[in-house]
Amino acid sequence: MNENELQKQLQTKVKKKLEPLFARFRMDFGGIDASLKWKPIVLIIGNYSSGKSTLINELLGQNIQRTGQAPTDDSFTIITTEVVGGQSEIPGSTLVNDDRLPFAHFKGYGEKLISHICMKQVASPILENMAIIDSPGMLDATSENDRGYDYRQVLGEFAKMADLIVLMFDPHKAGTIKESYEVIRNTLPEKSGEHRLVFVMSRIDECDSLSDFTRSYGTLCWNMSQMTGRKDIPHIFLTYAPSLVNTGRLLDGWPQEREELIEKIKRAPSFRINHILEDIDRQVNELQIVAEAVAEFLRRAGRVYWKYANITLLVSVLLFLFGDVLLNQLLSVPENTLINSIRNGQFSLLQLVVPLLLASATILIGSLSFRRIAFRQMQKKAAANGSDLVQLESDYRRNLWRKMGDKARENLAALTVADLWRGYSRSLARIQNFLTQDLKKYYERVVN
Ligand SMILES: Nc1nc2c(ncn2[C@@H]2O[C@H](COP(=O)(O)OP(=O)(O)O)[C@@H](O)[C@H]2O)c(=O)[nH]1
Ligand SMILES: [Mg+2]
Repeated sequence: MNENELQKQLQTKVKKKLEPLFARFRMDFGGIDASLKWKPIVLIIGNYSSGKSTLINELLGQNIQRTGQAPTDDSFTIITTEVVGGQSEIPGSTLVNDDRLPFAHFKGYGEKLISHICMKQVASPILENMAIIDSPGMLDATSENDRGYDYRQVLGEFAKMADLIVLMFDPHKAGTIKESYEVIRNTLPEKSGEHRLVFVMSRIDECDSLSDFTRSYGTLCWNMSQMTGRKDIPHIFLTYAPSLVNTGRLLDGWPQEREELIEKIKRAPSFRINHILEDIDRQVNELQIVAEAVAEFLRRAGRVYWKYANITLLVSVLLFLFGDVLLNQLLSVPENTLINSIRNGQFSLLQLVVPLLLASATILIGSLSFRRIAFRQMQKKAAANGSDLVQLESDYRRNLWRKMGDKARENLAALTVADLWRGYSRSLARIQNFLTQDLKKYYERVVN
């Protein structure tokens, strides 16, 4: 099966399975994100003059992007084959208003950003299957404030859409890269997404000697372990711009390194299905934590319910059998009690009236006090916070709860006593099953 078919099949299957579950918890199954319905995207980020635009021009085989030592280009440029028609360069204000394109949500970031987004329509073989996005380099914090829009957040938005994110460092300044990395890391799905990120050390030809190169590479590795918090260093691709380099200065193996990077970029469309799975994974995890809170609340409320039910039942049986004896002693009515009438063989149905009244009054009071008092109080408490209903053992779970807590509380506040019997724990089990079985199966299918 080819990727497109697999993707379609997955979409229908997942929709059928998940949509009712999302609806049950008052959540919108966004389905496969709008952005994932557009073409695969490669996002190039890194500090300014790390060689982003130069690399893009070489991939395209044309001089499309301006290059230079100073931070000249401060726009997000989406480079694609013709999609809109008309002129070759299209301003952001048009892009965010075009339903065929996945950029509408950037409207929310304001005019300033929109004037810093544009699309260039270019004919190039590499663009047949993907769009490439060039980005303005990250600046230091003070200059960041002058941009007029939240650069980090916007970068995060683009990263979410991208199937491959190429993070470029040049040997001169590896410093600002930490910030770009953090933005990306916070945006991608926690448990996965790492493979969507490619680290590249560029402009390696500017290292004068092997020892110079080794020093830069070492610094870079050190910086990277600092920022990823891991001891193992991810693969770092190496590259240079052949057009700018006197080939005599290249070390053995460098052309192959560069070739590997280009291959990786060309394969970006094949990561798309993985990206879709991750997107579903993220959404279902969000659903799961909401469902957990609701199911746990109902489990606790259910326990209280059974306590009330048992006590009520006991009291009503006792009152049925002996309530009239008590009344008889206190008020001398009824004259003949149920037990006596049975003993004397004078039982008539009339004797049941008082015991039945007593028993049903007890049941009524028991049921009302659970519904009106116990359940409501528990619900009020849960809907005010609810964090004790879910396990928050990791940063991942805490972040998830921070994001979904409001949704969970909205659900909790809307529950009624009848929901105790409406199979919420089965819904939760279905969600968990989807994450542990179905999704795993799909991932395996993609790998094979
Ligand atoms: N020697 C050399 N210079 C490069 C290389 N890549 C880019 N440059 C130069 O570095 C400067 C910044 O490149 P540019 O692509 O504009 O960086 P951007 O700001 O990341 O887009 C330009 O003057 C390029 O000519 C390279 O691999 N080797
Ligand atoms: Mg540039």
